[in-house]
Amino acid sequence: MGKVLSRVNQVFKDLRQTPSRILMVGLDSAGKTTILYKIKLDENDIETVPTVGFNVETVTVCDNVTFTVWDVGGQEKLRRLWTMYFKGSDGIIFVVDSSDKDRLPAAREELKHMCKSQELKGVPLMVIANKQDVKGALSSSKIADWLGLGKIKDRYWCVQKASATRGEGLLEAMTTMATLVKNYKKGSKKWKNSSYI
Ligand code: G3D
Ligand code: MG
Repeated sequence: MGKVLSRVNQVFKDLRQTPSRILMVGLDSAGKTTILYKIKLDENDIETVPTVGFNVETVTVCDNVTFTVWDVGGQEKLRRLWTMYFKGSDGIIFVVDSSDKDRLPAAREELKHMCKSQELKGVPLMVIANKQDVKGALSSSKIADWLGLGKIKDRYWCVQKASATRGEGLLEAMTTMATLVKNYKKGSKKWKNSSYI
């Protein structure tokens, strides 16, 4: 795990010149906080700010690269609050519990809703198909199907299978995210619509 931590820093090195903001969202219990701790071990660096009705976690992964994390789902009235966090985002990480089939339709709805937001227009999307270590977890391509990613044509998207507790797939996810953010900020249109890792 130590290896992953030190390399995450390296991965985001190229983004340090200008501030980069990455949103990490997903239904509660998908594994977001676990991922955050794995990529930034020092708990003291993770700031949890309670807002009306929901907690926002922020962490600076390295100079100028900030992750903003919260649980989506449930309360409609909170959506208006989220949009204020959407603005100025350079990347979206959507975390899914691949073993929780019952809640995949809810995850799909939340993702669809986010993708409609003007503030997130064209922002690249990395889906982390988490909890692959759980027996019966759906594969990354199944998760892509469930979430309807094939229908997304207006942004780059990508799926990475992972097990946050084991620390597997996280470095790959962060490496891809860093590249996507870099290309997005450069205004590169060179992206494919689908990709499974
Ligand atoms: P959230 O921040 O998205 O709400 P958390 O989710 O990071 O708090 O994780 C919710 C629970 O799922 C935690 O268990 C955590 O340990 C577990 N979890 C996260 N990632 C994985 C994974 O890859 N595999 C497995 N098996 N479990 C995972 P507890 O028991 O603390 O609620
Ligand atoms: Mg959490």
